[in-house]
Amino acid sequence: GLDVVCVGESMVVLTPEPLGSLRGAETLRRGLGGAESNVAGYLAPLGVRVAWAGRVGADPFGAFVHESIAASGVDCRWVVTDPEAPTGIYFKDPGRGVHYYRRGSAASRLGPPLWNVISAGTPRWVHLTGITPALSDSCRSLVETALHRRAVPGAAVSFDVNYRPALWSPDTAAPVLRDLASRADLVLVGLDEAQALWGCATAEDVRALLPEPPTLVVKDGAVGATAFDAGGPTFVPANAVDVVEPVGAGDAFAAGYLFGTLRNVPQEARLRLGHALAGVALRTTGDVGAAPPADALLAAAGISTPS
Ligand code: KDG
Repeated sequence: GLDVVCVGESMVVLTPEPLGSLRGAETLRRGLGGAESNVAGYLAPLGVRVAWAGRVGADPFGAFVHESIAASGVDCRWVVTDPEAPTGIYFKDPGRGVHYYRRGSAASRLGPPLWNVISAGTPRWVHLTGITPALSDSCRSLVETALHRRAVPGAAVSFDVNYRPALWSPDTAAPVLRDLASRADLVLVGLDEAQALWGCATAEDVRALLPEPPTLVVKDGAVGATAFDAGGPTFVPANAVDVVEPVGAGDAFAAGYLFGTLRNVPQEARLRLGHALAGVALRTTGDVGAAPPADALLAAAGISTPS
């Protein structure tokens, strides 16, 4: 069986080169974006058996997205090519935000029947984000069935809140994301997001709002991250990094943390693995950086492995 299935929209991302304002950019570099496939892209080279399930258009960008994800060693058996809708695109305006061109995209036509197919692969984990419920009604049902009805029997579900203000207002998103998060086994959320959505000022505030998930990880950027579980809170400071471009750091953190969870390392080590991979993403222009080999990553996080 599979270890992890990541489900969500992946897109082509176009970034000014050299890095600068989108308005002034004459040349754009093509890359791969998509929070869930980014997580898969970090996990596969670490030896995790991971699949990405999504939907792309029958167009050159769809082929690029599909091929790039497969090239990182991610299982793409459930990727659907939709002849009736295009692959989503987004543009980065560094320091200012992003511009999405994804309404009506192939991925916005994902829906709950996907779980019947995925269940056959008996994954241990399903990884989802709060981007998906913002994409369409059928995408929201997809995420709701995974969390309300546990549509993949036997699988734990991780949920990265990933609030995207360009997709929906905080008023609309706040109750939806809180409900979904409250039903997950593992929740990852940035303190800044929790502030924007729910008015939380501290990690403890977030735990008070979300007492249900067995594990809740609250990330406070360059400060560090706190994991709340049955043993109480565990805080690990972030590493000092010269940030090149921050998009994708949250996905890298999620991948590192999940990697540690699958290996059943102690809570503190899971957080260190998250910080170590986030550091890789912070140092790259693209959304997904190159993960170090598993042994090097474990060593960097201070985890000794028998060799
Ligand atoms: O976390 C990075 C993602 O935001 C990026 O790769 C694109 O999935 C994406 C989104 O919807 O913003």
